[in-house]
Amino acid sequence: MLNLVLFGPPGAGKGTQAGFLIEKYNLIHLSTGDLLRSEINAGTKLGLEAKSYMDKGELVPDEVVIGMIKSKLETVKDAKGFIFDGFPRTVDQAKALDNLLDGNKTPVLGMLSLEVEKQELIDRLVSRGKVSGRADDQDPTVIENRINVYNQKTLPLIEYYRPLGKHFGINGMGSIEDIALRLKEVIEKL
Ligand code: B4P
Repeated sequence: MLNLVLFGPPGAGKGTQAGFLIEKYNLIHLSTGDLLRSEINAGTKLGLEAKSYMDKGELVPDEVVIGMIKSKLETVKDAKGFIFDGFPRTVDQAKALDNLLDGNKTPVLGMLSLEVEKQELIDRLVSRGKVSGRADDQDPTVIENRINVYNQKTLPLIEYYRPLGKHFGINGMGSIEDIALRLKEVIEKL
């Protein structure tokens, strides 16, 4: 199975590129950000709890997102592979994902890490904020916090995957089509 982790800071283009990849490789897209926003829109207890973290640009607690991914994986049968978008975001989430996939004997094949300059990230998120209505894209302090949280808690994940030979850095600057081509080049070699 082609199991990929799409990795990168907020605004790196994970959700955008996942859209191309699921179509091209017939994969199932699991975005914890999207799953959390569905819970918020549905007004569930989990959604209410998650919103209090997301609106501040903080990570939602590990047990909440791990539980969500676990139940999603249990419902999917006969997948060609998964794109994990925005998950894992901590080392504990990465370990939990390995355990979950181990049960199915289908490990993560690659962590595709989109690399984008900080000012470009801010510009992308601010422009999305003008149309998305996402609270976490509108306040510059929250955007700054999301990038700081990424640097502190999520970036160290590269050192989790690198020794396993699974980390692939990809230039995430430029047009959406060019970045999609760079991702394709790496995936075809996996
Ligand atoms: P996410 O929904 O994952 O949000 P994101 O990091 O902003 O990435 P996204 O995929 O949406 O945006 P993209 O870069 O594609 O997370 C939101 C929050 O949920 C987190 O802050 C956290 O609170 C919580 N959360 C989610 N997962 C969690 C987890 N595992 N653990 C704990 N908490 C979790 O795109 C951004 C913008 O850039 C778009 O407008 C796009 O059109 C544009 N863009 C993309 N590529 C471009 C390009 N090449 N050029 C110009 N613009 C581009």
